[in-house]
Amino acid sequence: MDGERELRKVTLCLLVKENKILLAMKKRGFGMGKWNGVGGKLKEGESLEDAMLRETQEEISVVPKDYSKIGEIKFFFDGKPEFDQEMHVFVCRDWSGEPAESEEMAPKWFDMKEIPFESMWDDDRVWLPHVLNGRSVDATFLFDDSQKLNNYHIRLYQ
Ligand code: 6U4
Repeated sequence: MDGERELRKVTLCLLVKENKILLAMKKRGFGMGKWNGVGGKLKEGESLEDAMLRETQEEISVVPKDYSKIGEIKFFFDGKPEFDQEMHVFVCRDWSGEPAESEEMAPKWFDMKEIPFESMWDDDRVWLPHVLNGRSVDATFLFDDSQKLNNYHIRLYQ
């Protein structure tokens, strides 16, 4: 781990309604084939909030209206420092538009009791249930060179 280097920032937006969560199948690039929240890298000069709003609109055609940031999660990949990133997680409870498929993602509603953890990043089963219970999270996850979770540290708030 290089303490001097600034981590690449990415956003993640989780739409929730009643007992459901919207996940989207990543169709290309990093995390392809996994169910995930919606998000991506910040553009030059962009704030976290602006990036979250832009990515959500680009990837599933939805404009978040009522949302809050509920977590900061760092990922480090053994042997692949170019994958390391700092993810800023937002939960969104109101939006305009209907989630629609794009070139990058195919959205789908899941019952919160039937989240497809086996087809998600390994870290999601550690932090996502807490977030869905209304907690905020600050965590670090270390992955091995085959993208399996190796170790983690998590702090929960409230
Ligand atoms: P391109 O293809 O350059 O447009 P972009 O959408 O900007 O990509 P991308 O796909 O690299 O960015 O963003 C990665 C997305 O995956 C972000 O929303 C964060 C999310 N993500 C990365 N690692 C994750 C992990 N271990 N667990 C998780 N989400 C993760 O839940």
